[in-house]
Amino acid sequence: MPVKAVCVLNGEQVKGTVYFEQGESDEPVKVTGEVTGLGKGLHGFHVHEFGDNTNGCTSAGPHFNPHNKEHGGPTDCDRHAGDLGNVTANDCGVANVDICDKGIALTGPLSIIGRTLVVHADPDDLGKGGHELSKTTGNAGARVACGVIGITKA
Ligand SMILES: [Cu+2]
Ligand SMILES: [Zn+2]
Repeated sequence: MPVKAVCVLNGEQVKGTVYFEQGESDEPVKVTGEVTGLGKGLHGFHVHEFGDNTNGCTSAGPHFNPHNKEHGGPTDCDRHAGDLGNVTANDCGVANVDICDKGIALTGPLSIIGRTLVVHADPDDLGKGGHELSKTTGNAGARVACGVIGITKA
């Protein structure tokens, strides 16, 4: 049974809607949608552990990391499950999201349902920036928008 989910991203200036779709439990998850209000360029894009926005995006906690790994890029073996890399905003501040990812799922232990999707102010260095934060957050800076991922009609 395919599973579908959606996340409405909300920040002061940054807004967006991101859709998730998974055909079978062993298939990659398709992530599509649009984020607006960004600065031009790359922005870290992650699933964080908690679906808790009581204190804004901060209470979403760290990157979703059920395997206790280091931060990395989406194609790395050593990555957090929630490491979706970057989205790229154009001159108008719009990022079209089109990701196919094998690290997350919509059912089972890797499920991201009920967790928080976060867009960051800065690029995610994918663990390779040599900064003290590279191996935990990719040094992606402030959380400029976030939203909880919820199940939608399939
Ligand atoms: Cu993040
Ligand atoms: Zn990470």
